[in-house]
Amino acid sequence: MRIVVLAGGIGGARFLRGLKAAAPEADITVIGNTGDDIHLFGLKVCPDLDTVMYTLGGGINEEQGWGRSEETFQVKSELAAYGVGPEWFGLGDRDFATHIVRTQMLGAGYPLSAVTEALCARWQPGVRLLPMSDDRVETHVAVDIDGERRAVHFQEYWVRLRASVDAHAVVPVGAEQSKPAPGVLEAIAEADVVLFPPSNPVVSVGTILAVPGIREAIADAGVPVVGLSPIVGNAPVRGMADKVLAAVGVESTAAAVARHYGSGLLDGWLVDTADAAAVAEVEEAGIRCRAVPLMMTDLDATAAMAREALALAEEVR
Ligand code: GDP
Ligand code: FO1
Ligand code: CA
Repeated sequence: MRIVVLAGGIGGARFLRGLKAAAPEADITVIGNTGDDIHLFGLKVCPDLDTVMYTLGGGINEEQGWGRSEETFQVKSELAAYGVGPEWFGLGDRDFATHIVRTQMLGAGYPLSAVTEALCARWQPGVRLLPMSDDRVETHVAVDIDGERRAVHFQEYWVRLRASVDAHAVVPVGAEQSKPAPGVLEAIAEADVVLFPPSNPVVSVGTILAVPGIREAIADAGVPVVGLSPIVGNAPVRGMADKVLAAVGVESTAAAVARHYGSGLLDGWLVDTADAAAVAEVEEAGIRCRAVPLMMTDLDATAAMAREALALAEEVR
């Protein structure tokens, strides 16, 4: 079975670990969000691609969910000693090597998709990891700082400001001019099922869908499209999905996120058992819905979620 998954960082990566356990024979292509990417110290950092690669490759910091395990921060403190920032973004020594290799290859003319493949040759994530695009797309968030409206990079909004100010708009800058990376549209066209993991609907899945051609390819593939809610009990399990959903005028409920994707895109939607009352509302919107446990507490629980998603896909096929 060929499965395509549109993934952000932690929510996407942890779900993929469960999916691999649930469907060990499946051929899984991951289309990763690159809207979180940022240039720091002359290096290109791709947090969501790296989170998927490290999580599936066994190099992730498990507690944190991003960055390398057994990390040290010597380079960061040396940079700080030179007064060179930003200090608010925590790049570790082991992680730095990934960004150095990536930046060196990009400088030599390789596209991000080829660089990602090269990095994955080391990590062997057991899935085909494709960036959504080889073109630069950067998510910016409009916020008010000292009474003035400003656009800041998504990482500045999330990591420096800790999403403490309201987001007024979320813009994937460059998306309109971007093209899907090589292999993305082909993977979608050849898929037997498309899954939206419990990733952020705005700054992860939403950004991938903003690359012209990807949404259309999914709708045209004629295969089941099933998503899992990142909102449980009217709040995100972690992160700032509530803030960025508000910015696009969507309530932080499992049903509202399903309606936001819409029946034109989604065939099936899983909500947590805590949100069983939302099932009727989602089905009224023309999307088949089931309430099952959706907390990725361990590999077994996550694999069970993946099996439910694949079962729902068969039901709507
Ligand atoms: P990020 O890029 O690291 O923010 O990761 P993603 O975009 O892939 O996923 C973020 C989303 O994952 C957040 O909105 C969380 O609510 C959701 N999430 C994290 N852990 C869980 C979980 O155990 N269950 C569910 N249902 N959602 C989760
Ligand atoms: N998240 C933080 O909250 N603080 C950090 O200092 C930080 C550093 C960082 C470095 C490399 C990397 O791959 C991810 C990192 N993240 C950090 C996570 C990052 O903000 C991601 O974009 C998340 O996916 C948020 O959506
Ligand atoms: Ca992210």
